[in-house]
Amino acid sequence: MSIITSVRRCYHCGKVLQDKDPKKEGYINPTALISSRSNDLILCQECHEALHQNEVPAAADVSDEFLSMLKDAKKEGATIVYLVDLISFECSFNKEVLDLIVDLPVVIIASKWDLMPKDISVERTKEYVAHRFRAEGFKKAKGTDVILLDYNNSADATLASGMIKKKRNGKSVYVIGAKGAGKSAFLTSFLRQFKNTSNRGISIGAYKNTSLEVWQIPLDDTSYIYDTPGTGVKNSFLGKTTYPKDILVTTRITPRKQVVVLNGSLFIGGLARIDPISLSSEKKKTTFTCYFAPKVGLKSVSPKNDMTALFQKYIKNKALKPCVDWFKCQNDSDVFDFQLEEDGPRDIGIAGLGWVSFDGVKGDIYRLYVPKNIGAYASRAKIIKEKGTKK
Ligand SMILES: Nc1nc2c(ncn2[C@@H]2O[C@H](COP(=O)(O)OP(=O)(O)OP(=O)(O)O)[C@@H](O)[C@H]2O)c(=O)[nH]1
Ligand SMILES: [Mg+2]
Repeated sequence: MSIITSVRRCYHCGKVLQDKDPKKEGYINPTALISSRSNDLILCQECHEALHQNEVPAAADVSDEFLSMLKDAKKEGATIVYLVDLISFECSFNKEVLDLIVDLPVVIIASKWDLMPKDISVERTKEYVAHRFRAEGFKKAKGTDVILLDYNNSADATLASGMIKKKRNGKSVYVIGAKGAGKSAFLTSFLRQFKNTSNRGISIGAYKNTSLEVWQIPLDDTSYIYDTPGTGVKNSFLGKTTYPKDILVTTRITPRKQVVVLNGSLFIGGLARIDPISLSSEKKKTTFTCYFAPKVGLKSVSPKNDMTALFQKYIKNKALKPCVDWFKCQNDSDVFDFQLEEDGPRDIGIAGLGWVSFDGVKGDIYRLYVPKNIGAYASRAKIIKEKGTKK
């Protein structure tokens, strides 16, 4: 006689579950296995990750080594130069980073000003950047802490250098920000005006006790300015190993208008989709001003019975470009509803891709589909047009 028991398997892929080796098939965390009842339908870790949809937009990642470097900065009372890329920075914040720098003097540099549309207000843009920092919990950010930087304009770099000098009080300076934000480009402009008055040279190498590669530029005999490696952009299109180069904004962005009716959809390439699903205005439509790279195809679609099938057809036929091979169907997406909490100009944006701006009405709901693990946000509008105010 033998005792026969059924072997527990993954409900999705059917592999036999095991809790010993995460590198082997059918792995499941031991606590998840123990806490499940014998008749529960359970998934192996691989299927769980593949099928799981995020309940809140994916957040930016940061390494422990980076945090340990910031702990040194905190201990020293160093000044932080926080670089953000004006085109897409809203999803790049990390709470652990902000918590570590909250008591330090901070200069905020918003790069790629030259890529923003013409005729927008300098002061409003600075206030918007500060507002985004405050919204992330960095409460003390003010518009006057922000410098808008076009890396071709030496006056911008001079302004930034002056502000750093004023704030740093003889202490070191850490230039931080997401990968590709423009830290090294800023440091290059900074170096053009830099005179080394110390008896030490500029060096590139690992930051103490870490594998982080930093540029170390002596500001005097006891302090440095560090160009640090960018924080993670796993939650951005730009953090994916394969993303289409056509999404990159490399020339001044030109806004495009698209009118979308209630329950219709704005298809953004084969990459994302935004549907107004509840509108209180009598017009029952929204005019989106769209800020994306020029080769990102946009299409306003009127309501159809099966919008999911239609979007999938567009993706499959590559009817709108660009597309990516890791976003093939609705199951590959995270879906979020943004219900507006106030009236006025609002934005909905997608990490690394761009944003749409529209006149918001309190209570209206917009549904956003993005590839799984790509960050998204809703905010007050980044750009409010004012004539003749470009600096
Ligand atoms: N048009 C424009 N491009 C910029 C500006 N600043 C940076 N860039 C470009 O943005 C890209 C990334 O800039 P980097 O300075 O390498 O960014 P980083 O923050 O040092 O990136 P990591 O070292 O990877 O973290 C480069 O192609 C730069 O030429 C700017 O003000 N305007
Ligand atoms: Mg760099």
